[in-house]
Amino acid sequence: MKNDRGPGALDLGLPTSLAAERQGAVAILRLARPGKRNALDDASILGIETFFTSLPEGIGAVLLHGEGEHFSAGLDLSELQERDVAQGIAHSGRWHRAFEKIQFGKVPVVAVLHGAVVGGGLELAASAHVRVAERSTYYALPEGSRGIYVGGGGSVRLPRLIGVARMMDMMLTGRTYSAEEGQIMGLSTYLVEPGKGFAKGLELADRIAGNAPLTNFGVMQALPRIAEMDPVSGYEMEALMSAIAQADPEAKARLKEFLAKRAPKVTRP
Ligand code: 1HE
Repeated sequence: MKNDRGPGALDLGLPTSLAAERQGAVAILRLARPGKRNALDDASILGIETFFTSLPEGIGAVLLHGEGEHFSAGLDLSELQERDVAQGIAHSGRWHRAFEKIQFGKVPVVAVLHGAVVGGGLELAASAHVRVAERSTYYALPEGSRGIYVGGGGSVRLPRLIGVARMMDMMLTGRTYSAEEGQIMGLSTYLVEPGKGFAKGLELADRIAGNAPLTNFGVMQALPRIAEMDPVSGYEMEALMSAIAQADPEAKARLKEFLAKRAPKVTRP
């Protein structure tokens, strides 16, 4: 899984559990603690926040992936033992803050999933904008069996992806979903063969980075909010976002290219 394409390392002062590199307009963040199955400790969560708030100029998309056999085993359970209630609330708040920087950050994020995507690992994946799953992927919320509860925004993001009933089932029964089931349910929108996720994710991230920035802004910032609005407000917000995007010189230039028959056509799948 290690990215060996030789992009420049990004020096953002991240903990050793994370590695950041740049390839053209794509910043690549790797969960790099395979010995612990990329379990997310406090340092990793703070590092994720640092990464997403320190992206250098010229980055148009992020690719997030994990090293080793699994994307992430979720919360580092070894850190849980000593916390009281107040510390638990603060801990969850740090996850919320970090993952908010992913969902509502500067640029869209493509997550490449493989192996275990469980607990907080699934919450992390749910914060991304596009998910590519290798066929080795499996999803679970083992919080129920550990006597704890999701704390990384899962209650908010996962029901919007798969529905409250499925999330309840996962938490109450410890049910595991396969990559194929996850694809049907909407946990991923791309399903690829083992070992092919990174290349597919990078291809998608490159494509996203080539979009007009205002379009990406509208998709990231306006769309999820419009989807939560009452329809009347939603139509109004959509009209505003649409007008802002189309008035941009970038849009004018792209439309001119299409009308001059120099832009690619939409292709069949
Ligand atoms: C860990 C963790 C972890 C592995 N925290 N150390 N998440 C879970 O309940 C999932 C717990 N993990 C597992 O079920 C399995 O480890 C896996 C299915 C992910 C992988 O299995 P496997 O056989 O490849 O690895 P392993 O032998 O179980 O683990 C390798 C090492 O990683 C081992 O440490 P070692 O020092 O003995 O080598 C494990 O202890 C360690 N490890 N997972 C700490 N999670 C914001 S709230 C979110 C709440 C949650 O995320 S709850 C879900 C927690």
